[in-house]
Amino acid sequence: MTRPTDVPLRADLDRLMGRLAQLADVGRDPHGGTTRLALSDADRAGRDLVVGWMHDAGLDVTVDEVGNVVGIRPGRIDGPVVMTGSHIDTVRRAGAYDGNLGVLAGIELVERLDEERITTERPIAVAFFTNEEGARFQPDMLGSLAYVGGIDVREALDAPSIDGQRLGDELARIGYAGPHPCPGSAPAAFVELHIEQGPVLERAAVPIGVVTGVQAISWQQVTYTGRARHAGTTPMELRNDAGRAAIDAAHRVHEIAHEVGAPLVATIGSLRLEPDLVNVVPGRASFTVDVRHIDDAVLDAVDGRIADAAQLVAREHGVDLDRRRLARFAAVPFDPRIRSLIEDAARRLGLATTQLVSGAGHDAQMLARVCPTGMVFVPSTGGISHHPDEHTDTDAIAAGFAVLADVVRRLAGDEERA
Ligand code: HGY
Ligand code: MN
Ligand code: MN
Repeated sequence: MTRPTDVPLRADLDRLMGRLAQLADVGRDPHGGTTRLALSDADRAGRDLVVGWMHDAGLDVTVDEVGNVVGIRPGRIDGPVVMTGSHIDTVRRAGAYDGNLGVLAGIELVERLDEERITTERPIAVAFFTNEEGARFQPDMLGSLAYVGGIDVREALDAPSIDGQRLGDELARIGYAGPHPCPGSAPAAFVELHIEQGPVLERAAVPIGVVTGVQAISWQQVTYTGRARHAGTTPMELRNDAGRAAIDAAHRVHEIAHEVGAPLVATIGSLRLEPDLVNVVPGRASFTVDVRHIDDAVLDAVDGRIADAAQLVAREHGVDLDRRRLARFAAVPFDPRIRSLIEDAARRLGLATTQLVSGAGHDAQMLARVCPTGMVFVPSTGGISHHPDEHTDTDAIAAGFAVLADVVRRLAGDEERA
């Protein structure tokens, strides 16, 4: 007698790719790509669309205090769910796949199980978490961090946005301040399908990435305050030029990164000068620093060197320095058993795999705090992500879905066909 799990479950690719395209149209950016910053009107529209698909799939949908959305398909027994999912908030001018693929693949999995009249022992949940990107509110993965109890809900709700709003107010404004308590119930396991967002799988010509873990991440905001002055009349030696200090300090960050070398990555993603005019010496300047490394000790040492350099620059330019921690998450290993399930699934499906550390942060790194967790990567064309040109081939998505489905079904256990 063949057990249902012996027969691979394939996605309805027209439905899955159609929904990815439809969701990518929500928040179309006039400069290209899609912009659905967390808790924006575009995010609300994306949430409403995906929640509608969750209801259509027969899921019992709940919204928690920080706006995390979880849809549950009952199992034959009650108890901890086998959860899959990701995020649907985006950076500015994003592509169509980052986060969205993991959420829509989860809904597709539920619909395919229903269509095949397959029941599982454990319930299966599909989730999307609030503010994974950390683009509008920091830290990143804020929703999943709250879901696992890694940040107090009140602190999460008070998180300030880069545009002067409070997370809790924005949540209420878009109608996603849910009644469900946070932290949420710990799943039995969590498996996330995600695009790699880098060049490794494509270079290796391998369709499936078995993610070993996520590298350590450090985000901070560096702000210099000097004195705004006339650009034409103020002699150089009389200036307290905050803009020059910021540019010098940002240059030092890149010099430090060059000295430390790969695999360290460092990014000055945002740089703001005030009053931001051609003929005024900047009185205030602020920039963000994103540094990541697989080794926490190296990252701590780099953070220390950046702090020293920022102080030195402040003294050289006679300006005041303020540094604000935006995020610091240690490197996270994923569960060996989940990794083996992913390897085994790919092998049964005749798909080659390679193991790799995730360069990007993911909700899975938070769920790993409370349950066995793993990730399945599919290749990113040209290694491009956080850009309108982000792309993953349909056959790669089909392969990733088949692996995800196999792993989730085995974790949910003891299938029966009605
Ligand atoms: O920044 C990251 O790694 C993720 O996209 N939030
Ligand atoms: Mn993502
Ligand atoms: Mn992202």
